[in-house]
This record gives sequence, C-alpha cells and structure tokens, in this order.
Amino acid sequence: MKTQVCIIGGGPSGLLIAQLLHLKGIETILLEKHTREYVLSRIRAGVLEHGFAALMREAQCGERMDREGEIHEGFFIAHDDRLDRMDLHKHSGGNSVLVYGQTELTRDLYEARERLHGAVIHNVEDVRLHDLESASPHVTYSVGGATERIDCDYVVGADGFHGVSRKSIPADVLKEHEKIYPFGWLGILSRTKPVSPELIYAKHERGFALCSLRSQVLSRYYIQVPLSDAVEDWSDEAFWAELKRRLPSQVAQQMITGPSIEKSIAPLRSFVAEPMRYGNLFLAGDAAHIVPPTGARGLNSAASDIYYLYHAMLAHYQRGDDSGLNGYSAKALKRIWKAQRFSWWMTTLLHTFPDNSSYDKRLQQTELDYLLSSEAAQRSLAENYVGLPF
Ligand code: FAS
Ligand code: PHB
Repeated sequence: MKTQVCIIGGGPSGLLIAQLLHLKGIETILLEKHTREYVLSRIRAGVLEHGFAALMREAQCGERMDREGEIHEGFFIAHDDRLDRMDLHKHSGGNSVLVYGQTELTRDLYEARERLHGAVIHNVEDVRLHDLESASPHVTYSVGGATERIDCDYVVGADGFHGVSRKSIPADVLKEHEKIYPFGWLGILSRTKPVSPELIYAKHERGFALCSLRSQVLSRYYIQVPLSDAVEDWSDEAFWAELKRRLPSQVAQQMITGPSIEKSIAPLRSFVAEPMRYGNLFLAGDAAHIVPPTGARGLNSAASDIYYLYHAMLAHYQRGDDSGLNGYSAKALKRIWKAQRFSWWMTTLLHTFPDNSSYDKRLQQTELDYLLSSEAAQRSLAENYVGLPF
C-alpha cells in the first residue's frame, strides 16, 4: 500500500490529525493496535482547552461536543473545610474550558473517519518503522497473520506512551526527561448527579481529591492513593467514605453516592522525549509527553502538537514550504514544557508528599495562601488552565 502520511495510533491524537489532513485532501492510513470498542472503553480525560475544542470544530467533529459539552468558567479549590473559586473567565480575559469526556470525543472522531471512508486498520501487530531518514520511509505490520507494508512520505507517531514510534528513534538521538510522583490517582465513574456544578480540586492532609463530571448524570471522582495500593483494595464504600473525608463538610453532606461503573488507578508521571522529530517521523501526544492529570493538560498537550504538525504538513503539500516541518520539534516542545511546568505546579500544590519536611509543608501552604490572595497568581493559573496560545 502507499499513502502520503501513515499515522500510528487510533487515540485522539492520531484520529484528529488524520481527520484534519483528510479534509485537505492529504492521503492518510491509520494503524491501531486494538479494536475501536477497546479504545472507547478507556476512561481518560474530561476537560478540553478552547484550542482543542477549536481544532475539533475545524475537523468537522465539534457538533455533539458543542451540544453536549458543558462550558465551565471556573473551578473550586477546597482546603481547610472551605471552598475558594478560581474565576477562569475573569482572569483569562473571557476564556473558559469545555467539559466533554475523551471517550465521547474519540467516538466522534472515529465516526467522522468512517463517514469520510478514511482508512483505519485495527488489531495491527508487530508495527515497525523503516528508513525513517530516507525520503521514502515505510511501515510494516501484521494483521490476521499476514505481513503488510505501507510506503509513505511521513510517519506520525501518535501511539501513546507505550507505543513503538518513540522507541524507533535511536538511543543516541533520543533524550528522555522523567519525574515519577510517589502516589497515584484512584478514579471512579458513577451514574450519579455530580456533587458540584464546577470541578473541585481538594487539598487535604489525608491526600488530594478531585470532583469532576462527564454530564449532569455521570460523575467522575478521584482520590490520591499510595503507589502500593491496588484497585482491589478499594470497595466502593471505602472510596466514598475517603472522598468525603477530604472534602469540606458542606460538600460531603451533599454527595450522592452510587455503584462505580469504572474504577482504576493511574500512576502519576511527568515525561518528555526530545526531539519530537527523527527524519520523517513526527511524534505527537502521549507518544512524546506525559503529565500528571492534576492540571488537565494531558489530552490538551496533544492539541498544539496536532495544530503545528497539521499546518506544517499543509504548507509542505500545498506550497512546498518545509519550514514548519523543520521547526516542528522545537516549537512543539516550547509549549509542551510550559504544560509540564503547570502540571507539576498544580500537582505539587495540592498533593500530600510522604517525604515532605515541615518546611516543605509550610512552603506548600504558603503557595496556596499566595494563590488565594493574589489576582496576579490567579491570572497565571487561569491562562495556563484554559490553554496557552498555540
Ligand atoms: P493514547 O494513548 O490515547 O492513544 C494511543 C493509541 O495508540 C492507543 O489507542 C493505542 O492502542 C495505540 N497504539 C499503541 N501502540 C501501538 C502500536 N504499536 N501500533 C498501533 N497502535 C498502537 N488526561 C487528562 O487531561 N485528564 C485525565 O484525567 C487523564 N486521565 C488519564 C488516565 C490514564 C489511565 C491515562 C493512561 C491517561 C490519562 N490522561 C488524562 C491522559 C490521556 O488523556 C492522554 O493525554 C491522551 O489519551 C493522549 O492521546 P493520544 O496521544 O492519542 O494517546
Ligand atoms: C476528569 O474529569 O477526568 C479530570 C478533570 C480535571 C483534571 C483531571 C481529570 O485535572
């Protein structure tokens, strides 16, 4: 087979750039390791920056997102049995975020791909990238026992943290930066009315908690847990009791509990791989970077990668201008590192660190006191949370 751009990975990053390029007549083939059902069974992000939402609209995939998503103009920080509201709209000059689950966004992208008869090959195995430094790279993979080959101009590695693309960059070229946090997030999804119309990020001596939502009848909650915990250690009852302990009493009293329809523990890490280009391979999304979900930057970090890569490929195919492709890695990494900083800052501000000294604890409390007392600090939080400009 031959195509212009071969995309590895059928998550939001791969699907979004496939859709954008396809709409401009650029041929793409997308390879996905799992079935669509499996990809859609994963519960992940919930908050979209306005830049990501704009890209979904440009990809002609924003209609359900705009109909069913909820515009949020602020969120709460819970601490010392009280709530303080961060006014994103006021402090970001009128911007907001859209609460719309990654699962639904990915579903919309798959359905758009199908409507346009875009090629998606599921259940691929043994994907390998070849001749990346040549003008005609190719990808081989097996499906149903047969080995196939795709010749292309470019490969987009959108295959997530555990994918094959990043690992195809030679070790003497690739530089990886990583920070592992000494805790994870235990998350549940429940068909209950959310306890708050806006998100609540809770700082508590027992550990961090987050009250989020997917709709007015679907709640998403998280609590910080030690890395040694397993999801089997947590009954629903134990989860609800611990969540309530970490929230202000006025919130805990209003909590509507119910059976979990999904429950999982995600470890927290910060990770960046450099460069994000090797020859004619371009990394995008989790294939190149991971953040702790505290700042809701995970999926949103992929947005600027996709934006830059899409415009760079458009310039190449429409005008023979390769400046965007040549500048992609440096430009993408500049914004990625700002998302890394914000995610690290929010995580450090709100979580309980087992090895923190008394000085560390006082500094953490002072950081929160400064945020709550300074409009300048709240403007900084707001501009990062709604999404820095591309
Ligand atoms: P993805 O990992 O979503 O997609 C990569 C795709 O590539 C997958 O479908 C995979 O099957 C496929 N693939 C892998 N190897 C392949 C191969 N060799 N060949 C073909 N296909 C291959 N972000 C937030 O903002 N908020 C959150 O609350 C949040 N929670 C998260 C919880 C978990 C457990 C995880 C893992 C991530 C979470 N994230 C969250 C971050 C998450 O939303 C990612 O940022 C987002 O999925 C990134 O999308 P992709 O870059 O498309 O990567
Ligand atoms: C979620 O709804 O899953 C969510 C929201 C905000 C975050 C992290 C996760 O910071």
